[in-house]
Amino acid sequence: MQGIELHAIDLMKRAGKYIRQKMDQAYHIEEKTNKSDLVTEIDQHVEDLLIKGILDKYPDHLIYGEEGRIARPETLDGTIWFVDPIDGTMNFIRQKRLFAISIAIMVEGELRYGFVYDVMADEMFHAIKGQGAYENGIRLAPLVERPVKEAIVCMNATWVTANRRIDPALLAPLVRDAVGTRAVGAASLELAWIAAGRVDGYITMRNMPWDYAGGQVLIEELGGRVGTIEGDAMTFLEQTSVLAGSHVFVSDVLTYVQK
Ligand code: 2AM
Ligand code: CA
Ligand code: CA
Ligand code: CA
Repeated sequence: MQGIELHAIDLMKRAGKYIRQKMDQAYHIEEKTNKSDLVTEIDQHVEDLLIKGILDKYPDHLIYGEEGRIARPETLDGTIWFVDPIDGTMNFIRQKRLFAISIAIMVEGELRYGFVYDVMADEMFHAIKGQGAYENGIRLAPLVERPVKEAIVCMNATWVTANRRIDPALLAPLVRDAVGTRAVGAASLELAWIAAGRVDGYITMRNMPWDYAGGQVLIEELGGRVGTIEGDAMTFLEQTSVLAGSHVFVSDVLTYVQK
């Protein structure tokens, strides 16, 4: 699989160019499960482009894509590409920035490659297991170990209001103690920004593997941790919570939520 990362980067940049060309024209928007869960025909077409680009070169690889344009794998056997054609669809539609293409490649259950491409900023983050993490080809430094009291934390305000997934009383003290909070609205970018040292952590109660797997490779290559809010490892086949950051940050957050 020599050069697979170059193929992925090339595909993602071409898909980014397509998005930039199409985004100012009229396109169809559909609600999936609720008013904040949207898909456009551009998300779907970009997923199709990526699937074709992957299978043309690697016909026996499997693809786990958000928009379900191809049958999804049911186990982690073989080589699997986790693909989110547009992560941050709401930002794409309303802000016309702060969305990304996110890809991870897993070989027999092991995450090997991660890619997050900020389409409008033209920032390509990539990591190869054991070979470092990079922003536009420049090697990123290991994460700075910061506890919550020194951290900028990415988190949607949803999780400190009444919700079905976590007691907001657990996260409110964390929000109070942190240096600051941010909500970017695109999970893969929040993870890439941890890798780039712009923020220190990310917490969500609801992500799918295509949201976090690309960013996970970046963060792990820089000495950080990505797992669930219960402190468990990812399983990659179902929706989970995500807690990401340096080891010090993640262990500190666990003391807030495991009460
Ligand atoms: P998406 O834009 O690809 O759907 C928004 O805070 C972040 O959470 C985005 O990365 C978004 O990805 C992701 N997300 C995951 N599940 C979601 C859901 N059910 N509704 C809205 N956003 C979701
Ligand atoms: Ca979506
Ligand atoms: Ca997503
Ligand atoms: Ca998406």
